[in-house]
Amino acid sequence: MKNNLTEEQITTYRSDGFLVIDDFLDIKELEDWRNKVGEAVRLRSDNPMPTKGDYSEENDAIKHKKDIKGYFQQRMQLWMDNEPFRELIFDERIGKMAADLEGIDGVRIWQDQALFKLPYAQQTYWHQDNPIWSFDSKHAITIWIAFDDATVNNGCLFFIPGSHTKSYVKPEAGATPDRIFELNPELLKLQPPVAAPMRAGSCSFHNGLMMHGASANMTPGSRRAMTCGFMPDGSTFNGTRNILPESYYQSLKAGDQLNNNDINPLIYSKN
Ligand SMILES: O=C(O)CCC(=O)C(=O)O
Ligand SMILES: [Fe+2]
Repeated sequence: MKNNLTEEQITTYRSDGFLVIDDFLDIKELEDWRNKVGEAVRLRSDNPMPTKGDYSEENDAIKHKKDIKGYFQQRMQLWMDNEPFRELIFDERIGKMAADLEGIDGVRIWQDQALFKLPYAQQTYWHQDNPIWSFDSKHAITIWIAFDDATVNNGCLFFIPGSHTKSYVKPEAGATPDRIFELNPELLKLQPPVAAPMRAGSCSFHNGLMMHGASANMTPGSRRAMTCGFMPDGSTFNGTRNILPESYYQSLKAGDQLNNNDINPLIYSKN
């Protein structure tokens, strides 16, 4: 695993809001991740969230499941019910990379997800990650790992460099993909979007406020990838349910620390 970051990589990440690391996993590691993530997805059947979990129908992942058809095979929180997957993602080296890129002391898992963009699937609409989640932070960060070559033809990520400084207005449900630019014309003043094609085994990190999306899959194969969103240790609840288990969500009030290791495990801490 290419887990050592140079000063230059950290500087690039902080100014652009994202960083691609070519060949992050070596060939053997790639094989191992691909097999274990593939098996975790297979065992999950068609359930987006852990089946033993305490999730209401209002849970974002469950509510949106039918909308995901034509986009993704999406399976979240695989760490919660799959031991081999948990061992992969509870990797202090990845946690340290996330913390060092953001200049923070510790990170917790917010959500993992296998995202297999299905054959002929639509584009992934432009969005920011953190404004959907149950905490607000300028230092949330997501790793995205390619298990197939991700190309402009099958759904590689696109980023708007420098867009990671604020939370933008979200389009209404059902809006077209260009709507976010009408609502937020300042996005048009930034650099145009850049594609981030990656060989299988490569990864990217992006800031939780980075404006990003992915191209459509115009090919007959799946574009397999996974992501994991990390929450800075010390983050507090903002009142949003998102993917929180129901009884935990009901027990929280805005401002409470999200520090329950059974739900948001601390995978790296400097101290
Ligand atoms: O894989 C995709 O198409 C989207 C991924 C994404 O939005 C993310 O990792 O935050
Ligand atoms: Fe995203």
